[in-house]
Amino acid sequence: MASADVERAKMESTIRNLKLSGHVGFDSLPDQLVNKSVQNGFVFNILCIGETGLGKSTLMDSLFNTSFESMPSPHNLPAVKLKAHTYELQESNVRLKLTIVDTVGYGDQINKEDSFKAVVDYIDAQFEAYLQEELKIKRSLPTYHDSRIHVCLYFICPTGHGLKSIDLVCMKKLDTKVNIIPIIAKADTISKTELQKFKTKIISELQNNGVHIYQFPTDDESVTEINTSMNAHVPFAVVGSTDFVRVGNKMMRSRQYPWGTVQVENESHCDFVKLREMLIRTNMEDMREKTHGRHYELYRRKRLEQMGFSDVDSENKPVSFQQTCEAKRSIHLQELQQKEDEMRQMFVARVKEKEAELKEAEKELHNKFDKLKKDHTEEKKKLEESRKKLEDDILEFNRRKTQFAQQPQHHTLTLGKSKKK
Ligand SMILES: Nc1nc2c(ncn2[C@@H]2O[C@H](COP(=O)(O)OP(=O)(O)O)[C@@H](O)[C@H]2O)c(=O)[nH]1
Ligand SMILES: [Mg+2]
Repeated sequence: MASADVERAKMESTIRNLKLSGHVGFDSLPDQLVNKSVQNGFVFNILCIGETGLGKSTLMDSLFNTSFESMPSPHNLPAVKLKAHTYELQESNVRLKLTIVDTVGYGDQINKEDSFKAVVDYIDAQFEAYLQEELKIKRSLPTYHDSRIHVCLYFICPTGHGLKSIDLVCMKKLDTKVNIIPIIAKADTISKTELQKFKTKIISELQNNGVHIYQFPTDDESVTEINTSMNAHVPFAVVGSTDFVRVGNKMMRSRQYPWGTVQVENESHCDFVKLREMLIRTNMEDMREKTHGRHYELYRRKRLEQMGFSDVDSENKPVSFQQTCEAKRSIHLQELQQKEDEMRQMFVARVKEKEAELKEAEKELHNKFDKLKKDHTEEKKKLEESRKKLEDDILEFNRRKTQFAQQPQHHTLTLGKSKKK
């Protein structure tokens, strides 16, 4: 027995059963719960996946008996886009905030490889938004608009030939993220015998490919019988319509053909009523619960593990959130310290490098200066010499000038004569 089970068994053995001697009143707890839930209203989010023109919008109108006024989408979109519309519906005193998400352009591209990616991303984004709200210090979950997808209606083309590869790939990608209910669209276009074979083929293909579709829960006694029988009817073959035809004195949602009328709500014509019963009237709360308790839980666990959190350490010993945080913090601080040291070392190395460069430049300058100085001295010396020579010449000149001035006139002539010679 696991240690938690042992603990629980111990606790239970110490709890005593007591009888009340009078009415206390906590038997009103279920009523309190109901009142509170009714007051808060309910949220339900449906994702419709299926090729353009398969009757998704028409089926939504038929299911909720209203007109959501959706626009038909074109077939030429370059990629799949998810569009969500939220509506407030009210039935007696119960308010339902319903979001219908449509896969616009699904299956319209030549390369269908990435068709499912937009859907996966959308579902994850809703989980992530909820997780971020949950992780906030100041949470406002009671007023938070929960946009997580509670059910995915997968519309199968009524070809009679089994599933297309895009159907299998997409459902396989989604089966751990959302409750999938496959439905055969436009079931009025397929004959009764073909339909039964088609259903069997679809179920066997899903099983062979390990695709887990949503099973209506059978553990609650009040719904065990109906849910067990309904599980055997999946995939539901549905017909939708926005037209009404008078049957007796009642206007019935129907599709009229030259050979007859298909009534949407006639159980011998199609499985529409079964789908509505299962989706809205019996299992809506179970889908909301499974979304939170199973699919979201799985997403949350993976994300927290990705962030480095775990319930046990490397030696399989329990470790608390706080311990993980502190360990992470110390690792982070160590890393910071290491980075700081590295940066400091780098800085010192850079400074040394720069210093060496500067020294080299200084040396070069010194050499240049010395050379210039030498050149300058030589130049000066040369100049000095020429000055000295010039001065000598001047002296000589002056001396001769004086000498000449002191000589008598004839000497000049003689000199002139001698010069002529
Ligand atoms: N035969 C048949 N046609 C349908 C059914 N549901 C819708 N349609 C028609 O299919 C066309 C596309 O329907 P729509 O709901 O706009 O498809 P969406 O693109 O998947 O939303 C419309 O002309 C509808 O009248 C159905 O159950 N059977
Ligand atoms: Mg549509």
